[in-house]
Amino acid sequence: MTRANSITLLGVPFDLGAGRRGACGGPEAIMQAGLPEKLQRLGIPWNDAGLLTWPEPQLEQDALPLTALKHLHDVLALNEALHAGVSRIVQQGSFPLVLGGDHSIAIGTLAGLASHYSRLGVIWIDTHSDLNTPDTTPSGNIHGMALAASLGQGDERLTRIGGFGPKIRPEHTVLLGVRDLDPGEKTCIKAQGITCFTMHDIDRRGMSSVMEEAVQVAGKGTDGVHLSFDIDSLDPAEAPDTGTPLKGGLSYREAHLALELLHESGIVTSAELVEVNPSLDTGQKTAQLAVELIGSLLGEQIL
Ligand code: HAR
Ligand code: MN
Ligand code: MN
Ligand code: MN
Repeated sequence: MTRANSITLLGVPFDLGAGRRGACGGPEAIMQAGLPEKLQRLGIPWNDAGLLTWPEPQLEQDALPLTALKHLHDVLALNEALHAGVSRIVQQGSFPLVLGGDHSIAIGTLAGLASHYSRLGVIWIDTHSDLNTPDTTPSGNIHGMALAASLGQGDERLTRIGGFGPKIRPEHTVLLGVRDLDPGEKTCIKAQGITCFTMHDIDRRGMSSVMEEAVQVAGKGTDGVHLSFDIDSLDPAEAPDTGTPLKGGLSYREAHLALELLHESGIVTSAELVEVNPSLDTGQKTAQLAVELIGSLLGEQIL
């Protein structure tokens, strides 16, 4: 964790960017699964900014039939507030650790970060690329558009959260763990030249080699690096409690190794962990996994 003097946790209890409800319970589930105790044991100075609040969007706007942008006005209201919340944490010299919530919250997180970092690198670990736009989305769910919006693609209300955009550039953006892309997303990755390490690449090269290159791409010529970690990147055997599970994901050790290597690189200046959905839970398995993974990101070692 470069530069920051402490970590600040910010919970974002929001799930209207996803097709399934329930990710709004993510922050509380992760705290209850032992994140405070984990941070305590690691001896890291930390603050709890609590759960983000945001104003209700106006009813008149919600009445619009927005099938390609479901719950747009809720997503906008949430992300404006999150932009301010994350920006304040960076302002205070602390490392923002945002707990989602569905992945649409990355729009606000990245807006808050980009107010301070003019050349922000992003490592996006996810089954999906979240590169859809209103023109390419098969679902209308905005969590599938969060990376596109941050790159300046799609509806202007989403691309200009915080009053500016784009937030990040394709040459500093790395996707990792990908195994489900829509046709428009494939076109976008190729056209924009986004670095994309699929599960196939990880199978062939191993996590260590792939992460080394990811760190180079996101770290070169940037003034900060954000980790956006979607828990659905893990195999459903490890992370069953998430809205869009898909077989063939990262193993428990691959995910830990990725985060251990990120810690070792020292380039990460902020992080978010999203898509834990405890309403689907049979126990605390996925929230516990989230706590363990955060431990690796923050420097927990075996020996
Ligand atoms: N690509 C699909 C869509 O746009 C599914 C993406 C949603 N799932 C996520 N995002 N959890 O990472 O609807
Ligand atoms: Mn995602
Ligand atoms: Mn700002
Ligand atoms: Mn995903």
